[in-house]
Amino acid sequence: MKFGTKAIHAGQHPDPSTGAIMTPIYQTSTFAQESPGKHKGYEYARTQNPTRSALEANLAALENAAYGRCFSSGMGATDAILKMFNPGDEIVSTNDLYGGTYRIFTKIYERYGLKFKFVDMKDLEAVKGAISPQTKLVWVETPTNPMMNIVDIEAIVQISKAANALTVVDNTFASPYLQNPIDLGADIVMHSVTKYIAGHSDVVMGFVGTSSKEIDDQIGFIQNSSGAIPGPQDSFLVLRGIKTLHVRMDRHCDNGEKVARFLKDHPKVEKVYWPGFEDHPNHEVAKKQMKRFGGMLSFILKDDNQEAAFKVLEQLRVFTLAESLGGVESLAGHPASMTHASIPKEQRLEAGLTDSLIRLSVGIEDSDDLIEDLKQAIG
Ligand code: P1T
Repeated sequence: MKFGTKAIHAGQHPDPSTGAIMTPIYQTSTFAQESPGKHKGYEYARTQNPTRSALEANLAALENAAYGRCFSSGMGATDAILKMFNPGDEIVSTNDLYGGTYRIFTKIYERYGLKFKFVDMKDLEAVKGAISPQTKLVWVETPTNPMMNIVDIEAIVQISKAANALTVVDNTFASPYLQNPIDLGADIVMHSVTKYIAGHSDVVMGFVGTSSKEIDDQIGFIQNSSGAIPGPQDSFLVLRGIKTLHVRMDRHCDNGEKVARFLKDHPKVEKVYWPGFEDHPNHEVAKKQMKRFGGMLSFILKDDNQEAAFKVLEQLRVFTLAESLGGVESLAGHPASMTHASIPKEQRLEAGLTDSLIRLSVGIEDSDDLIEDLKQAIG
């Protein structure tokens, strides 16, 4: 089945008791048993809930993964993956990634004995050099947040396989419509479902998918034991949002390209980070592993200081200044002071994340209005 058909149908069946087309919101914490252990497949809603199960099956299908588990946030999903590892294990990660991911690595799991190394994953030799006998996982985020770097998933998988390490890809910026890491050899795919998948800025949720039964058993055990599960109402909202994922993504991509090209030609803009440009350092890799280039981009002004960036952000009228991304409405953010504030300044600057960088999540409004808004705000 193709993507659009799976988005609408995978994991979903008319409700057997009423024929309802939409998966019901099973707002219940527990399920009746005929005799101890004899039940209809559901015992307690932390372990399984039918609304959540339908969503998990749907998302697994969209990622071409055999198994999927949903969590109460993207960070909950990341947390569950990290809990698979033991003190002394090493994780090699991209040096340019969501600030919250960096924070859970360094402020929480380092205290529990996991070791993290951060490398520029455009440089495959640097990745090889960072791997040691203790490396158990390679953490890829691509496109990266917020520098829009592209990491070659197949090349990284080769390196981690040779070292007997697992590869996980945070696929949040691409969405399953644009990129499927499991097809490229990754062991685990994760998402902040909050973003493109839910798509309407009304839910916080995470997802972990894999085609390995062994990994899924571990993730399922952690999901049930630690308990960071989403409720049935949120699961319903995401199932509803997913039905238009492919349609929304094509418009995000169309608008993203128009805005990127407009900014590139703007006399007050110094540089635009968007993987669709032919001179983007990993444009060829993006073309190889992504269907299109997405609706996320970042840019810096010629007047390269925080005040100039703040002025633009304060003057936007259609774009809303806010954290998050991937919703139908356009958002603008200042990563250095917002989403990536937990990364030390020197480290941020090393990855190119300057104080003047503005990140845009280009929504699906009429592109003329988005461009007019940027025109008046940049001046
Ligand atoms: O916010 P949450 O659903 O917990 O997801 C965390 C997360 C994980 N991975 C990536 C690539 C992300 O961008 C995020 C969350 N990011 C934002 C809130 C943001 O504005 O960048």
